[in-house]
Amino acid sequence: MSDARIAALAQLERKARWLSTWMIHNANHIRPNEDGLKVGGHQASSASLSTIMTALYFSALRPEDRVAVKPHASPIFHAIQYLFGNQSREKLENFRGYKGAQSYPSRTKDVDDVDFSTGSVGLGVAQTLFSSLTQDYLRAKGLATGPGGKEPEGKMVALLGDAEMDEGNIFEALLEGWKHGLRNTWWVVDYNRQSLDAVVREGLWERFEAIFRNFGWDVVILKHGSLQQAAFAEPGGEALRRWIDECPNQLYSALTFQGGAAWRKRLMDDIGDQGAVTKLIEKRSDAELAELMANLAGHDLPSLIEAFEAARAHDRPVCFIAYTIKGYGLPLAGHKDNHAGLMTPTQVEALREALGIRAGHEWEPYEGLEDEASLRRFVAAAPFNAKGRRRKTAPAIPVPERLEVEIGPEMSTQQGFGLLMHGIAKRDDPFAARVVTTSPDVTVSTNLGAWVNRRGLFAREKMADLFKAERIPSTFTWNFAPEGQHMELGIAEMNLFLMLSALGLAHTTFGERLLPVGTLYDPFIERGLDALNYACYQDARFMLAATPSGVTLAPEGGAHQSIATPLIGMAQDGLASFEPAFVDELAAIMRFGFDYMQRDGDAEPDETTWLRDAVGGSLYLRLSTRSIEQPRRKIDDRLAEDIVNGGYWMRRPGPNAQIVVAYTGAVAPEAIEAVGLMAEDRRDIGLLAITSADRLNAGWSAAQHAREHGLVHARSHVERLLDAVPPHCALVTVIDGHPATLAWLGAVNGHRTRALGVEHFGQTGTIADLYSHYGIDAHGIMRAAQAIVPGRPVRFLRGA
Ligand SMILES: Cc1ncc(C[n+]2csc(CCOP(=O)(O)OP(=O)(O)O)c2C)c(N)n1
Ligand SMILES: [Mg+2]
Repeated sequence: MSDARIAALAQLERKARWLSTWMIHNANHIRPNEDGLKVGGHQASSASLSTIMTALYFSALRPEDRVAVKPHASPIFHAIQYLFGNQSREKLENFRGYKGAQSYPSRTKDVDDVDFSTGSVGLGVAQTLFSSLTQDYLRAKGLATGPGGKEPEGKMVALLGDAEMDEGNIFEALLEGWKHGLRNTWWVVDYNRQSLDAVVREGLWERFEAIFRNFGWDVVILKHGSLQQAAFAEPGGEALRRWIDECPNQLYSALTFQGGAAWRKRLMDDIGDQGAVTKLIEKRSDAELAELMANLAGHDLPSLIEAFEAARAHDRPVCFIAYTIKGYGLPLAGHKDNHAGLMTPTQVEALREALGIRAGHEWEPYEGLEDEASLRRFVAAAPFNAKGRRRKTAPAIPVPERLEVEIGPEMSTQQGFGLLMHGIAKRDDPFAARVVTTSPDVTVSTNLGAWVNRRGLFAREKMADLFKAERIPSTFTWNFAPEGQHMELGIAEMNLFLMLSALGLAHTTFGERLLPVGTLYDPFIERGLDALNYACYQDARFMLAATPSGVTLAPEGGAHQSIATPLIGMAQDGLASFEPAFVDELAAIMRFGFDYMQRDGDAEPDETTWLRDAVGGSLYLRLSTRSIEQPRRKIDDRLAEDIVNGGYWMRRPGPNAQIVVAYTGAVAPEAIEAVGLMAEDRRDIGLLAITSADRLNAGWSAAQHAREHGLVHARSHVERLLDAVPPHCALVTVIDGHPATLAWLGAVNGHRTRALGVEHFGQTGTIADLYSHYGIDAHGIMRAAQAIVPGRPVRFLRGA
């Protein structure tokens, strides 16, 4: 790269660092602070990546590349986007404020071309790996190849802190990447040897190197910058190199913080008697010495550019371990407490003056820089941004009017799910072609087998099922091929959610729509919960089928029984959760789901349900392996709508009703039985089927909110349903899950309510044993009804 280009980059680097420093300073010291809370921002962490990000964004990256930026480097990211013209000064001035530039880069909340959100460290890193697998998946099918089929494959780039490498999900992802022949992925480790609390252990880079090489990655260690390399070539240079290589992390940080005079003293004390090196040290001023010692390769533009260019030439995954200085170029440099440290106003003033920035001109992009016109041209020509924002979209894929399924007299929702997926597998249309399934080693046990038999597993290279080839009978064909539509994962649930996150963003990352469906055992949602939350946070779109669930998986035992998941489903933003009891309900929900996943409208609530359905989102289906009697009925549009909106009357209560039983999911037979038995003694009893406590609750909240804001006629679905319940009537709710899921129903119209469910870790046993143990069997329901609205003493309650 020419000296002129390096000089231009060096100016931009200083400018980006300044803007990020100033943005944080402004938020903390200049902008009025009403609530007195520390605003924060990470000046030192941002500075640590300033050179790397300058080299990438202004030179090495291409528009097809996608980047996950270390969360606490958000300010420097926004500063670079501001220089590109993609970010407004107003939002920078409002950094960390209401509707300002976000604390951590956010795909959904920021306006400046964020590819992947970050925040919970480690997740953005792994997201790039799964995005690369997604790119391979699409390319193998001839998709996402750009105009004229000529767009090169993009690099999926993560910029990560060295302490981020402590997150276990990174290693889980590495293993998965290796299995799938990962390509085109760059992880750039900001190796400043500092975390939040402390200086990291010595020699960590050697562990990293070994790990990555083991998984088939190239490892590029960027340690000494070009100034240091030139110094090593001088007489005595070898002694200096040895000293640097042996210097403990803590000491290097401390000396960096102290500056040139401290470096000189220490170097002279340690190696000053070793001949030529004395001269090497002495011929430099304090400032030059400090510059030399800070010239680690992570702050050396020529070294970085060369390394990135070399890696562009092949498709192997690369881990760059780039030595950096936390707080580089700032007075915070190297101090072990600098993570959340803020420069003082005096320090900021001094930096401003040193950079030739006039007071009052702090935000101006080119203030204090030389040759503004040619710099502007340089920025405009940066390949990454030359065509403007790179975010893509893809049209929605039409979803069939109805998903076909043959319903037997007795079935489980899990079985129904398998059959529905099989039905999709048999279709020959764009809809079926865009469905992609994935599962963490529970493909067969969650009933995806028939789908996989027809559609095959994905791999970039064909691999036949050897059992088939050897003619050994097996129910499942395990053929891998580029046209396969199932991504088989290892057991790690974090990986499932990150895979879904990547597949579920294919329309915006790669401009091609995928309809991802993931399966796992319901209790293990908690194992991957942060990744699930992350996927929702960045608005990835997918359908999750979690099965089996609750204590209904009875003999599998307490370790596998899920109690909290219905509440997770309700509370998780971006995820509409459903728990159907019957397969015809599931069919209606899945049909809706495939459409809902693709919506992208505004967030105004719908005026009948008060749900924000136009925006769309992901889905969570809590399913069961319990085979139950299926209703013989035809679901018309009206009923389908009620099912999707969250509930319908199985048996509408009459005007004299004293009891309504509201149930969700696999306990339907118990609710039906209890109502049947109680109907012998009580008149007008009602039975309410709740298919989505989540959506009923969300609609109710929104309708109340609307009324509070003057829309007096706003009514949600649950309010309309409960209009049928007379005021004196009581509710008994029942779910195989935490009772709070449905307990709120009583608050809608002020009905007395007894909420039944499971509150304690499971026992093992038969379904009958466990339902009786937790009081969610028919007798439990009747006991609850009897206690809340005493009726005539009933035969079967005697002795209970
Ligand atoms: C999952 C998670 N745990 C904890 C944090 C809080 N946190 C933010 S940054 C950080 C330390 C980061 O150190 P490193 O990755 O080395 O970054 P750098 O030195 O570049 O600032 C911690 C603990 C977080 N954001 N996410
Ligand atoms: Mg660090």
